[in-house]
Amino acid sequence: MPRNGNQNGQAHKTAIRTALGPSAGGELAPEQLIEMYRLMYLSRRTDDREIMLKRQQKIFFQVSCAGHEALLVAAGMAMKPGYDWFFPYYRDRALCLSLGGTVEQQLLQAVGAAEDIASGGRQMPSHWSNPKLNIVTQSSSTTTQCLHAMGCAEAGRYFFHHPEAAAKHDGDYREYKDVSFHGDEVVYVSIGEGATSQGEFWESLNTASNGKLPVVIVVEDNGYAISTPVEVNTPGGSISQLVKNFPNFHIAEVDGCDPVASYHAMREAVAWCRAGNGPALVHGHVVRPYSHSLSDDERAYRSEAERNADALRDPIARMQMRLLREGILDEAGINKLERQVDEEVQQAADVALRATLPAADSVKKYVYSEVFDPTVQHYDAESAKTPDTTERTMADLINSCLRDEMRRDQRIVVYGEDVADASRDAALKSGELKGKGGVFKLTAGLQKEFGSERVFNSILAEANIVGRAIGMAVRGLKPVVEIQFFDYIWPAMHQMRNELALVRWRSNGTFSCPLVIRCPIGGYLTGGSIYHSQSGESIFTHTPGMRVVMPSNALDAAGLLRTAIRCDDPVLFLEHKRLYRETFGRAAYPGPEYAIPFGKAKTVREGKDITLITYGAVVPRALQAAQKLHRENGLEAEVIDLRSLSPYDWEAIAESVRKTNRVIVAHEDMLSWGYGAEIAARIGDELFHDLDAPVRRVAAMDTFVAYQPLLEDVILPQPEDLYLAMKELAAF
Ligand SMILES: Cc1ncc(C[n+]2csc(CCOP(=O)(O)OP(=O)(O)O)c2C)c(N)n1
Repeated sequence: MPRNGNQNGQAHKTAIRTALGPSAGGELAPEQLIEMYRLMYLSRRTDDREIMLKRQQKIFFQVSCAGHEALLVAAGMAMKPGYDWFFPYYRDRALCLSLGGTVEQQLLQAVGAAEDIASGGRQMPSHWSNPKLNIVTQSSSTTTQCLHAMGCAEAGRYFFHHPEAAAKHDGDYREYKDVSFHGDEVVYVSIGEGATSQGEFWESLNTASNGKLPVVIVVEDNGYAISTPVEVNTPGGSISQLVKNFPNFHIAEVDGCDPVASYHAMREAVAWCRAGNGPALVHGHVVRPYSHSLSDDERAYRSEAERNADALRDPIARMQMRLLREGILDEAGINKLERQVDEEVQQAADVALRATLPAADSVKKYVYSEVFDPTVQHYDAESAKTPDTTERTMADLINSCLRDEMRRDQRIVVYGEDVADASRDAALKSGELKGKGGVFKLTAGLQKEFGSERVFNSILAEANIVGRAIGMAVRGLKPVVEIQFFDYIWPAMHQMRNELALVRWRSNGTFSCPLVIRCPIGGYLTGGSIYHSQSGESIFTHTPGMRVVMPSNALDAAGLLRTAIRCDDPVLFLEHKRLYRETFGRAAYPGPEYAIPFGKAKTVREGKDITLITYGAVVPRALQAAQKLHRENGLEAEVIDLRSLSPYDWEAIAESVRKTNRVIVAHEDMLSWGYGAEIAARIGDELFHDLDAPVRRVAAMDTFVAYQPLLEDVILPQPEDLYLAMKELAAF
């Protein structure tokens, strides 16, 4: 999203507000202080109950909120559940209770019950998710949530600026994606001090600061990341000191064991964000009295003296003393409150232990969208055919498809490294600049037509691109982002595998993040070398939850991209850069409704003697080889272009193999553990009786692609390799 703050480059003056030590009750009424204590005690007793259940082997994991309760109850009280958005981490039990979540819900998750609203028994306890409260599903990966929070805030702002984009629309993902937003909403995200070492934390500060986003980042600093003390993870030992020079940030450092001080710190931070001033970071000093988790024993790495000093700061004991000292509750009042809490926890545990467990076949649900099937033809291309008959390249047709889809659907935003025409857009508007539009120019002209709020440059950080897109898509936007080269997709891998592909499944279908990642891939470039020629599609087809497609020609690219954009699942759209501007496979633009369903292969050459299954840039090479096989050997090869790699068209493969009884699977990626291994294994398994010869594979050598063209030629499969393999197999 474009920046709307700090555009003149002046750093906002940040002030570290130190509120360590006891603070006066301030504006909080006695009932609020009692409620704070009740929630803190409720959280602690729920942890204690879980620990007991774990020891009895009635639950299977435990990680506690103990010591963090004061800060988190304060955070919950300073924010609006179901209005603001929340990306907590595993210590945030007290936050969830403070927002209106229940102990029963939490214990249902601990036993892995079918009614567990967070995940239906898929996620460990303390991995919060509650759609009604806007608590977004979380993984166990530390730090990934920071980028989701940024995307979520960006989406809220976008919908506020473009309320018409929130409208439902029949016939695509929008039908199933409810959008709600508020102009002054705030996004909460929390993290341990150890996890702030991850790059994604710093990437999120970059985005929050640049975009002046209304995000409160709460760092729960208990001094340890499992056994690693704070000074190892944080140079100088204070994260708030390190962050204070980021422009537009409000920074607060507070005793997170003091709920009142924490409440004031949180209220100020939230007010800063709600007023549109930018993001805030609240650095709360908390304690960790129960070791990292039940699998850890901190006595192995923390001295007794240190643990005793922490015990004196325990927020539960301190708050209880305060209520007594200030005469807000007497001993009888404390006892009564604690009895009620204990009863509540007991009742919740009774319900959880009686709960129905998930049916074994429920695990298959929500890997993909259950409501929008991208393998069926949804659209009538003829109804909107354009009169264009000019033969165009794959690059042209991808650009045309993006343009038409953006015209149709205002929820689409396009960003990535260098995809904008020009970030400094004044000269673009005046016509002085032509604009760039991507290193391969696939997004050229989109910013000019749709503006800088819909088409913009990301920072140079691939995890940032995908992580933010996940946050946006959860809210209902449809990001169509670009990873500049497949070779550099790896920083985003963590977000893709542990987040993007999993949001729907792990939340038991209550959250989803359909979006498109466009990514140039592949070699045959003559000089592309190691870092501009990589393949590796099978790494992603091996990730359930993601769709992977890879067109070999212009028409398929337009049709598959349209399905990708309208689809309700995350899609990795692989564009072979060697094919972008080839003469092979050019086509006239088929119009704004032309779509090709996923999982449908195309027989690009009919034949009766041998089947060659392939995709991407090997398709034109396979056709060349097939022609030679016909010319020189009189044999007819059937060439199947899979087009869609996950799902793939098993019926087309089986039909052809039953006809020819001989099959080769060919691809540009390396042979070993490559995409062909799965196809070949399945053919061997299910079509064994139809085969007259072994299943063969032709692929790249098990090495990266070298720079010298002679070496590249040897490494990547060539038409001659395909020809020889077919000739040999035909003679078997
Ligand atoms: C990306 C990633 N790496 C490693 C882990 C394993 N792990 C789980 S919690 C944790 C320590 C986190 O410490 P901190 O951020 O300080 O939070 P705390 O648990 O102390 O609240 C580690 C290393 C993980 N979950 N995710």
